[in-house]
Amino acid sequence: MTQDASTPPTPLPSGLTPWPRETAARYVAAGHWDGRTLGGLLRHWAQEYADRTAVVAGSERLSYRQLDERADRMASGLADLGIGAGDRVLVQLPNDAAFAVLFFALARLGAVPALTLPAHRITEIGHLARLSGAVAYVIADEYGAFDYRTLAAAVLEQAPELRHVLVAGDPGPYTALAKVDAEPRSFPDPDPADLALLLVSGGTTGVPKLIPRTHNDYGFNARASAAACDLDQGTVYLACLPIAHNFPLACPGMLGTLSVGGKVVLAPSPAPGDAFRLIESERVTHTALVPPLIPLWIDAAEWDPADLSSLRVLQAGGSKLSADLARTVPDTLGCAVQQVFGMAEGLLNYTRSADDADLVAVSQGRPLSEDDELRIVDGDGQEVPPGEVGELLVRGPYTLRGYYRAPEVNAVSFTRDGFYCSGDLVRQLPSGHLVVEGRVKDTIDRNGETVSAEEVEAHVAAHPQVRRCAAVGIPDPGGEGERICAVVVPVGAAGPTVQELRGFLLQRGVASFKLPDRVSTVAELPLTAIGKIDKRALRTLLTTSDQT
Ligand code: OOB
Repeated sequence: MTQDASTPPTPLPSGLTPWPRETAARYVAAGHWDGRTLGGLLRHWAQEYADRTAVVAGSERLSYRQLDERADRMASGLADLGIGAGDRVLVQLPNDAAFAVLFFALARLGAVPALTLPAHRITEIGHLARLSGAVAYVIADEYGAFDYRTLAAAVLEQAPELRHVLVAGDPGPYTALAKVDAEPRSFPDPDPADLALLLVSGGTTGVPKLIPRTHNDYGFNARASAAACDLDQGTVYLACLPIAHNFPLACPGMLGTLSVGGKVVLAPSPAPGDAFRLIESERVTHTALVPPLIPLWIDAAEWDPADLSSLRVLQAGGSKLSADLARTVPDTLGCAVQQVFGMAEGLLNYTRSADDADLVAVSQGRPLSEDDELRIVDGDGQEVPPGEVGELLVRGPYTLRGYYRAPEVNAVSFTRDGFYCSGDLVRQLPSGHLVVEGRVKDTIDRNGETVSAEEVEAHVAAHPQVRRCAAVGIPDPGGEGERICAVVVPVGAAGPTVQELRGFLLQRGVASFKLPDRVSTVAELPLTAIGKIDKRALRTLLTTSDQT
């Protein structure tokens, strides 16, 4: 589905904002878009890898052929419920075989999963149900001591278009997902250039947005990522981050691993207790974490007797990994680290196995595709000189041209020529690798000086008594602007005092207006649904507590 470059990008009836016709033709000619659907891809893999193990989850082990057949049966069952091409289905499942089967079943029908995270609650799910106009909501009975059937009751009240609640496990008053099963029959193939799935935006501010992804672009995302990360049939990928998130789903994640005939192991959680057992028993070679989890794994590896020797690559992404932490991974976890700077909106950057150790430690990788077009701009939209920090704008073969049903947001999130304005501040090294320097809006306005929270965090985190740090602006009681508060998770019982921290930063040669005015010590930083530091929650925490 394409349109002329001269016409403004109007979304298709599906909600997808298409790429201009000539651009789409270029992506097809380059081989990026191969005209296959996600359902068709599984059929192809099932022929190629037949009896090899595709998915392991709990006590279930599915070969490629079994996964293919289960997807066919569930597609027929869903069709019997009246779910068909173009219908949106809200999916909120933990990492389990049911997720994989459902994902491909929906793809076969041309129905569109809206992939929400297990940590989402009524605020997010109610909003996403209404925004997507979903006809069905698929949940687990319980997960993480939470009953999703109760949530479903609340969602049903808010979302008039919702007709079915399907439950993996004990259905209560709803329909058991296990009963959504019928003799396989074939369905017309959806258009590979049209909407295949909706991802939820990962922002830490505002309500979540829905990100349309096509069969063509998501297939490319997975396949090209698998190649950039050197996956092959011997790959055993452990998905321990929530599988509905782009990172473990397709970067290269589950889909990338399946594209090369590897084995996907779905872990119930990223807790070392769960993940380490699976690494040992399934001989896991690759996995992905958000950086805040890495110190927990390093600590646990010191005393946990699990054999982690099969692990070759730990991918770190979702938020900034410090160079120091990156450098400790090989010695502590016995594997290489790979930095991944990605976004559900599209663009992915990976450090590559051939990059030298320093580049892997200090950069967040370089773009996946030679057709990713990057611009790094100042506040006026002008490109900054090479090597300088600016906002990252991007367009390319797997980066969206518009959010789903969001004309107002789209008017400000894209340039006229289709670049997505990421809000990320980056600088580019001569090698093409990017260094993430913060968010455009994550700054502290201190007495008229704009201070980057990320920069303060990096300096504070270098203090030996600091395990983790987040810097936030708090209202300045004596003036108009803000003061800098460093929220610190200490290494031992007590972290550094504000005087000690200020002295430490001064010694590092940091300008005095960037020094923290206040230090707040916490046992853990609040995290978002995927595990990034939740600055909104932090600010609320600080305004409701007076600990200094
Ligand atoms: C991933 O996707 P989202 O959509 O949850 O979040 C995207 C945002 C980026 O715009 C950036 O602000 C931040 O998360 N981010 C990073 C980062 N990776 C993502 N910031 C610093 N360093 C990194 N390595 O988070 C995501 C999607 C696919 C693969 C990996 C991560």
